[in-house]
Amino acid sequence: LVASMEDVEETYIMVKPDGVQRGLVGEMISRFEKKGFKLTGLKLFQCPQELAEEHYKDLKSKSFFPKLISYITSGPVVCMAWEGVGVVASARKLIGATNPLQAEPGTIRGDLAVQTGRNVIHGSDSPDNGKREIALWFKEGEVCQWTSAQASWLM
Ligand code: FUP
Repeated sequence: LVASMEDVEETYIMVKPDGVQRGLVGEMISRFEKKGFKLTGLKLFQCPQELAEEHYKDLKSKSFFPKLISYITSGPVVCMAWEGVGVVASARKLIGATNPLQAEPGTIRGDLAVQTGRNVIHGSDSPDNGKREIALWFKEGEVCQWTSAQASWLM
């Protein structure tokens, strides 16, 4: 193996309500699968207001916060936990810039979205936040550890 187990990280990825409504869930899951990351948690979920506020607590003082909370709670989201070497930063690259008009073509937001307030997907911005957000969105037993037969080809 080229990478060591110490390099394995976990990240919280979430298809936002517009991604679900537009039928883009499979397309987004596919990009992380094809890259070679391992899916360890997956559920469709209607997010309560308090959870949305906790998830985005660092943005509480921003003027767009109320709109952000009503967007995230407007319909079901798809919650995912992904594991892999360098998965936190790599997922952010696959997702692209916050403003989809500035996101590079080839990225999820660059290819599939137009507005910052409808940017179809979330990804944790650090390994610590990856752990925090997975613990926030998933209950005990909802995240599965499993061995991928592909791992030795990808790491
Ligand atoms: P990101 O990590 O790319 O999701 O971006 P941020 O954590 O900075 O922002 C979280 C969410 O807040 C974005 F996905 C969309 C929303 N947002 C706005 O609606 N307006 C802004 O100016 C910035 C962010």
